[in-house]
Amino acid sequence: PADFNGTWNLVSSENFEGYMVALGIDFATRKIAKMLKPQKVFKQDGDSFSINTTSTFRTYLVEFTIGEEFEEDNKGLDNRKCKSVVNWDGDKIVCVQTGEKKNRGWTHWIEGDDLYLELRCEDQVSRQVFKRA
Ligand code: RET
Repeated sequence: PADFNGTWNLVSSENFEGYMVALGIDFATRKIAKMLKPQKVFKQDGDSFSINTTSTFRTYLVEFTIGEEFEEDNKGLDNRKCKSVVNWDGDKIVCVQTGEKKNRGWTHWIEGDDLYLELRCEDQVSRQVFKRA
């Protein structure tokens, strides 16, 4: 499987606003969040992951093992609880976040030196690209 270990810096973002609106993030938070250039620190040991998304404004940590459902609190994002599970799809990791919002989840994958993230909620898709720090 792919090796996501490392530190990644956001270089581009598409429709993050639409994704945040779908999550019900308030206007003031969206205005700040849109301006951020978050960094992702991946720690991967086989199928165990910790992903820390950090920014000057807020940080979000998620830890999981592939195939094992976990309670996700989305603290500091929309604060809704989900039952989440992440699985491999080839070299991609795909998260399904089951809860109040339909079609919620994300996919991470690597192409060359870039890390891609697709964020999904309801009918909105946001795409972000990160480069190795
Ligand atoms: C920030 C700033 C505060 C508002 C929002 C944020 C969004 C964070 C997101 C993180 C996704 C993390 C994932 C982790 C697992 O791989 C930047 C913290 C809404 C969407 C997918």
